[in-house]
Amino acid sequence: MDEKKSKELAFEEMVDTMREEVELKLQRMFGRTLKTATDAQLYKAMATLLRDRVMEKWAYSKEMEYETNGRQMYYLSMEFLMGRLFGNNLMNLGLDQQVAQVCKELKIDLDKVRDSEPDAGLGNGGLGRLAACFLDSLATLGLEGHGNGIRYEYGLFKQKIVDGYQVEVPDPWLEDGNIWEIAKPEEPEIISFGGTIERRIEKGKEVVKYCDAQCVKAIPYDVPVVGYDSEVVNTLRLWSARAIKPMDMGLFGQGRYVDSVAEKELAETITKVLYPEDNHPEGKSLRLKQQYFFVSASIQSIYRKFKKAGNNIFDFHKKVAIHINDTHPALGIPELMRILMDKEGLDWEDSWRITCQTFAYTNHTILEEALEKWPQELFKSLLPRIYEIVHEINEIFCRDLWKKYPGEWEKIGSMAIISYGTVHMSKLAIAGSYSVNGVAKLHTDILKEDVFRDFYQACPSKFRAITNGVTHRRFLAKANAELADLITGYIGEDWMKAPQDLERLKTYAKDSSFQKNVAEIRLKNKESLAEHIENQYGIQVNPESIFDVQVKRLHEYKRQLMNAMHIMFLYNKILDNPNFPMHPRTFIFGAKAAPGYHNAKMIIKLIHSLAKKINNDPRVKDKIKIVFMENYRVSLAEKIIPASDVSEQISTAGKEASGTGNMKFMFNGALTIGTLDGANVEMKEAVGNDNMYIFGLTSEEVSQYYREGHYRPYEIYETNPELRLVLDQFVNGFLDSEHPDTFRGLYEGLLYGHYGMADPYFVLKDFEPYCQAHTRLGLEYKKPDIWWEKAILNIAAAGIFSSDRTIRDYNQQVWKLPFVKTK
Ligand code: 26W
Repeated sequence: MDEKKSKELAFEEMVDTMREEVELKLQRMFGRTLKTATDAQLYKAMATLLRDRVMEKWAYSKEMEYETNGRQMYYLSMEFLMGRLFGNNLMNLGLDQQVAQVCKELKIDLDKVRDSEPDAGLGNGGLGRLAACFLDSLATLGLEGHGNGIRYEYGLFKQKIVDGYQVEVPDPWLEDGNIWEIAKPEEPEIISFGGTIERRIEKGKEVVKYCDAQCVKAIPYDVPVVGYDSEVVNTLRLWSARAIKPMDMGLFGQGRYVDSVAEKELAETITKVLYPEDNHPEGKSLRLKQQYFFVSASIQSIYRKFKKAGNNIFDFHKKVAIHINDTHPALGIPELMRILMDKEGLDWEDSWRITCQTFAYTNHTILEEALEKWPQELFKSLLPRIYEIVHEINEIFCRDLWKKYPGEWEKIGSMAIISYGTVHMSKLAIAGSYSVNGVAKLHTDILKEDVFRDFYQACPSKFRAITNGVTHRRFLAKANAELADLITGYIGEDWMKAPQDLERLKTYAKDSSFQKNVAEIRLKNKESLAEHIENQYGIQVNPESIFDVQVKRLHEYKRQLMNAMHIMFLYNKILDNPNFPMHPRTFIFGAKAAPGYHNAKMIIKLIHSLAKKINNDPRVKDKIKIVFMENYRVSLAEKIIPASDVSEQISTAGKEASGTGNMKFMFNGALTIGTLDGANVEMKEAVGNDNMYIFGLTSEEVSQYYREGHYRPYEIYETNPELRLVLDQFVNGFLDSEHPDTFRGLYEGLLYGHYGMADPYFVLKDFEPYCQAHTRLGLEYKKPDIWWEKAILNIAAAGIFSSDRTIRDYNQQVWKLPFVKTK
């Protein structure tokens, strides 16, 4: 029998088996048949079947891990924005086509089944999604890299729009159970908060005792992480807080029922909810508790596993790499010190040496307000032993600096971990790590030259640039299966594991039939998004229009406001000249604002006011439509991105550390309009200036303005009449005649500034070049052969933005894990 034939037979066998399994599972789990089962029951039955297959692989992978006892990496992150797992696991196990066939035969609507899975929204934005992409690539490449985080009972809030305003609703994603997690209540760790520290001499050695500490139990929930076509199944371990005592029977006996469970409630609030602030930490004690809770649990369990394997403690760093995703898990550094000294009995020098060879730190932001700091007193009272250790680290660190820079008080003060009553987490992270990296070249340059300049000068070899990436399997192969099949038809399937192979598409960039196919697939994706939009919002959009998309967290530096102002500019043009030449455009937004971020919320309101006005104005003749997609999240990104023509990446230069949405669009062949910020710079290098629409200030120009303080937005307002009209429309009742002052705050912020400088993100300065770039783009869209050539060249150049490349870079430069030999 030839190979093809035997493959076909295997396929059919699998389909037969699965078909039976689905029916049986439905009966056994729910007492239902195909005719009577709900979509949710079908999802659970099918996901459970899939999980059984995952579990089998997981068991082997764990055994292999145990036997090889090689170096492993633990990725500590407060956020893992996993999205949905069913479709991804299907694809990674190579079962997607079989299951599609089963569904066809059984008349099951697979899309509905998929939509029954709630998103695991355990993250805010880029940082959390990056962690999820990394897990996919680690398992696919055959590297033992595991995630450790928090099992939030409520993920990021759900966004509802009421009268144009964002309203936050809780996301109880676990309410209906989670097929993908395995609870391990038998493997708890105990975490201590507060109390005092006492020292005693026992058997001639000093022993540290914790008195009156409040203890909480950490229960691990393990989620298998399946790689694509890989034997390695890693573990995402999420910790959940439990009280040590479920209730106080003494109080219960006295009839104090509420008091009897108060302690339990308090303990369990630790993992109740994900803080929805992105890039803006609030110094809340609960957040510090969350950080220590998951970091301490993770490190204790890593240490436990290490000991169980019979390793020598002096080899700890040879077996374990711990990566901290931003400073949020930086308490891992003093926590490991605590374990090495207080549990293992090592001295300070040995403990510090081991710790510094274990930890590596990635920085994700240079925004001053996002660099985490804690009030010293809060830190000290919540984590007394950890405080002692950080204090000592700081003393020794500053003493060493003193030797290096004698007399340079200011410099040393600026690098101190504890200063002016504040504990600086980024400084702790740098001092205790062997590697510090930025997430794009430009971002790393800014870290070296500006934010961490002194650290860089003191220790240049610690610093490196590792540009972010995204898993092209989820965001291209899974989200845009037809395009993926087309690509495979032309260049074979190797690009799934070797994304650089996409380069081979270059040859077909001018090929008219390839172009035609790409365009047809795009149109189909746009039609299905248009249908979704009509069902959801009752807005009719034209699939032939340009889908111009900005989806990401709402932040002033990301400049959704500038995008909205450009729409107002176009609208004014049409009102002025009904024959204004422009190809119809559909502007799509998706963005959540942090609940306490007033300006961000007002920008959402502004987009809605604008949509209401423009979408219903017959004079526009459907040349402009605005759609705000509610509750932007991973699963929605997977619907929107494959249907996008234009990707808006328009942050103020120097502010977006990398961006990863930009890469997801690129893989799907959207053209980017963007500034020279974050990874856009490298995208431009890869695809060429002609294949992107770059505009605006450079990061040097931006920092020069900040330094010299001579930016005068009001002058631009006075000299550019079109911009002036747009700004006046913020406050003259044009957007909302009943409430003309709704947007006065935004208007004044741009022209006068509230407390600080006016227009700190240079919206006015970049407005005109932005509009011009849009004009260029609009003209080129009308020339399909040029447009699609550019689109294909973007896909062809996207390979380096796969997280597979990123993970290889991390491994080569930082972790140095062995590749697991499989099969
Ligand atoms: C509340 C504290 C806080 C502070 C910072 C929460 C979250 C953050 C993150 C650093 C915000 C974040 O997601 N940063 C993004 O990280 C991505 C992955 O590296 C980058 O691509 C984005 O440019 C960066 O904004």
